[in-house]
Amino acid sequence: MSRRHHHHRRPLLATLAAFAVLAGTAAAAPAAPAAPRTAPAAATPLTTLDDTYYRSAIGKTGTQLKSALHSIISVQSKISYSQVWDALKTTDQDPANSSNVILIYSGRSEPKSDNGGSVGQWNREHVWAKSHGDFGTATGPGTDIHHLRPEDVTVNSIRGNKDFDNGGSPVSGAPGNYTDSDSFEPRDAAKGDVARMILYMAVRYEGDDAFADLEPNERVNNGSAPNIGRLSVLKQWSQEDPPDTFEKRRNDVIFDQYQHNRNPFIDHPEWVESIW
Ligand SMILES: [Ca+2]
Ligand SMILES: [Ca+2]
Ligand SMILES: [Ca+2]
Repeated sequence: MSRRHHHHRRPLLATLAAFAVLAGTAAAAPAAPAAPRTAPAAATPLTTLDDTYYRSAIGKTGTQLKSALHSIISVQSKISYSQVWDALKTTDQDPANSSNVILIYSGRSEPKSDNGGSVGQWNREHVWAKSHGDFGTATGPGTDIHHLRPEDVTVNSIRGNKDFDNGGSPVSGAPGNYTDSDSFEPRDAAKGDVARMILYMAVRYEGDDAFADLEPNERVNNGSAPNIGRLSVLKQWSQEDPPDTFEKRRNDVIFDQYQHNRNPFIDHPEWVESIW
């Protein structure tokens, strides 16, 4: 497919090395007073997270890693579906215009105040479609802002509850997105975000908290089954579109200000391949 030509991979080892240098510098300096949690402070370095938040997961692989991450990220605060509106206005704020949010599929910058259910407004897209496992909008997976994003009302309706896969016809109002009868392909810049949100949900929800055990699979047309496909395509998307500043900031804001849990695949994209 010639339209997808962003197959370069960010040199992960170089990124990790940069974090290590930063962490080493910080460790050698006298302890600074902790920044207030609400301040837009620099993100916690990855090596610090590995020594603290992810400590029980480090060194594990496969199902043991998934189990350790499930225990870690299940410790969280929860918000109501009505509180999701305001949370998204913070997590998805346009870096170039603090009055706006960025719509995940359309890529458009829209006034925060233009949220609602009418044509032309933005609403709350469940990237893990809420019918897949039938969790609705009760406080839980349906209000977990790690997979909720602002989207144009009409485009959100076009995505509906389709599984994710490559292919289809262009989506009106959302350049670079494609859809057919059984699947949806987001624009290139959203592909990795979508993959990491789906895989977060799979690790967070394991059927032990009154909600379904969510898992990715290789199918489309999953209907109301607690599954989203196609896993092989999501893994490819995660590789092609590594976490950028917007996605990492979003993870930090959710951790610092709302749910106090993290999406491990934004911090450690290589854990996708370790688990799946
Ligand atoms: Ca399809
Ligand atoms: Ca992205
Ligand atoms: Ca699961």
